[in-house]
Parts: sequence; structure tokens; C-alpha cells
Amino acid sequence: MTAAKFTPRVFSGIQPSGGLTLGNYLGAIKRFVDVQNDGLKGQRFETIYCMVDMHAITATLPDPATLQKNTRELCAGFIASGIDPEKSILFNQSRVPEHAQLAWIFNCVARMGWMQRMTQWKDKAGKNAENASLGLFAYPALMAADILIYHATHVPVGEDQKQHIELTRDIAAKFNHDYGVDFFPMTEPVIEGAATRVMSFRDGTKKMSKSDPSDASRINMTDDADTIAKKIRKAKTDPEPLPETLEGLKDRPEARNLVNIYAALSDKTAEEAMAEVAGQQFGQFKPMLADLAAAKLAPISSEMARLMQEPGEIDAILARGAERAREITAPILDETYRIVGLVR
Ligand code: AQP
Repeated sequence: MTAAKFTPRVFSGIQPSGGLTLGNYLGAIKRFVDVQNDGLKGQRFETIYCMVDMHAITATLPDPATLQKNTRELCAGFIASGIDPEKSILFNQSRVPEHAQLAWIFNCVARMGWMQRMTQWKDKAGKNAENASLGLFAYPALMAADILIYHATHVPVGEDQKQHIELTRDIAAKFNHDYGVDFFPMTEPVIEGAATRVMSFRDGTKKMSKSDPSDASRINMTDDADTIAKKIRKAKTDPEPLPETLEGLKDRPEARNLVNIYAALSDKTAEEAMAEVAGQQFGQFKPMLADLAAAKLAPISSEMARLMQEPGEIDAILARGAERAREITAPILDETYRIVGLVR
């Protein structure tokens, strides 16, 4: 089944598993804002953005007050970055029970072997898989439900989530095949832009992550200008000046990462950014990048701080978003139950 018969609809989510990083911003939120305002490739979309708080209890069980604070802070980050709760549906996952209800059905559709192949499962469970939670193992089935409970046709994500979107398509295809229906769409991942994979400042082969134990490995959206400058100054690089072309960055992951960040923050392609900074020493390039990052992030972090003073306002936005979300999810779950033979 092609996505053409479905309403053009974008869904994406972020876990409130800690403060937002520059990776989350450039790989996800900034793109969400672009799709909300400009659509994709000339097409307009309904946009649905979610704080996936049920995913945030899969790796560890966070302190309840911290989880709620992280959810509000993430919501503040979305709004401060330009997500308009009137234009987009903005809510947290646990307010919309149809996500978990569909996830249970998908747990029964997905195969153990599919889940075992997920690289994020392997990375996060590590050598201690016996002790990891069942929720962490089933994470991709809940993610598939997050997407398919909206019949979402497109999902903007960072590179790291590509395999989970492929699994979402496998689950949709198996459900459609096993029940002889054309009910769930084949959702398309949208992985575009110069910074689909922002890397750690400590190790250019690892992605920048909010749960990395080293704070120096990432820029947090709440970091002030001095902290941003210090982290960029100390970011691991090599002694060579920047090359003349992108080709010259091939075996220089740390340098490539900084050029990609520069490109994404200045809304340029990687090629355009490279042409601008070609031949520069890091002593010249890093302060320029730090100034740009501070200028772009300062208005977002100050608006986040202002919104965090108004938790009631944030909760009202999330509650209203959840109501709008349920107008879409309730009929889709009703029909899924009918197809499966469940009664609600
Ligand atoms: N380093 C990154 N570069 C580009 N995109 C990224 N994303 C995350 N890190 C990068 C994108 O952000 C979205 C939300 O991700 P998530 O929070 O749901 O989970 P994650 O990918 O596991 O992010 P983190 O920061 O690494 O969280 P933890 O540390 O809790 O696991 C996704 O679209 C993702 O691609």
C-alpha cells in the first residue's frame, strides 16, 4: 500500500530522558519546526509532536518528579524552538492511552528475532541483556505504535532511528498481510540536512547523547554562551587545518562533525559551509562556531527558562494537545480492535 491514500501526516517524538542536546535540536526539533512551517518538498502536512515519556522509563526507572520536570522542560524546548501548539499537536505520550494499547497488539505481531537485531537494543542493553527490562526490548514496538496510531505517512528523525522506522514498516506490513487488510501505511523516514548525526565532542565515532556520562561530550540546550564556547574549544579535533573540500574530511570524524554543526546552524549545506571555512585552523574556526552556536541557542534557552516558570501553562498545552491527538487515535484503535477481534 502506498502512503498516497493517507492524509499527509508527520509524527515524531523525543524522550524526556534528560536535558535536550544540540543533537536532538539539529537532528530532530529544528527539522520539526521546518516541516510545521514549510511542509516537505512542497507538500503541507499535519504535524504531531510527542514527548514520549513512556519510552523514558525503559532504560532505568527515573525519579517520578524528575521525569515530570524533564517532560515539561522538553515541551518548553519544543515551543521555544518554534513549535506552535496551535499549528502542531503537541502532547506527552502517557496522556494518550491508545499508544500503549496498539503497542500490545504490535508486541504480538513483531518477532523476537526482529527485536534482537535492533542496534539500539544491542547498544543500550550491552553485555547485560539478561538484566535489561522487557520494556527496553519492546521499545521499537511501542515506537511503531506511536507512529501508526496516527497513520503517519512521514517521520523526521536523526540517522540513528532509521532502523526503527524500517521495523515500523515491517510491523505494518505483517499486520496488513496477516489480517488481509490495507490498514496501516508504509511510513517514510525523513532523514535530511547537514546534521542528521551529530557526534560526541569527546569521540567523533559516537553520537552526541543526553545520557552520555560526560557533560563535555555534548552541548545542552540550556548551556550558556561561556559553557558552549568552552565545550567547543575543548572538543576533540586533529592538528591539521580544515581541508578545501568535504572529501578531505573523510577520515576526520571530529572535524567533519564541527563543520556539519556549523552548516546546520547557519542553514547551509555541508558543501556551502566547507567552501566558507576551507583552510581555516581550528583556532580560528572554533571561536566562530562558538559565537554562532551561542547566538542561535541563547534565545531558545532563555525562552525555555521563562516557560519553565509557568508549569501550569505547559500542562494546559499538553492536555489540550492530548485531547486533539485522541480525536485521531480513538477511531484508528477502534478499527484496529475490530480487525483483530478485540472488544473495547
Ligand atoms: N546526536 C544526534 N544527532 C542527530 N539526531 C539525534 N537525535 C538524537 N541524538 C541525535 C534525534 O533526536 C530524536 C529524539 O531522540 P530520543 O531522545 O528519543 O532518543 P535518542 O535518539 O536515544 O536520543 P539521545 O539523546 O541519545 O537520548 P538517550 O541518551 O536518552 O538515549 C530522534 O529523532 C533522534 O534521531
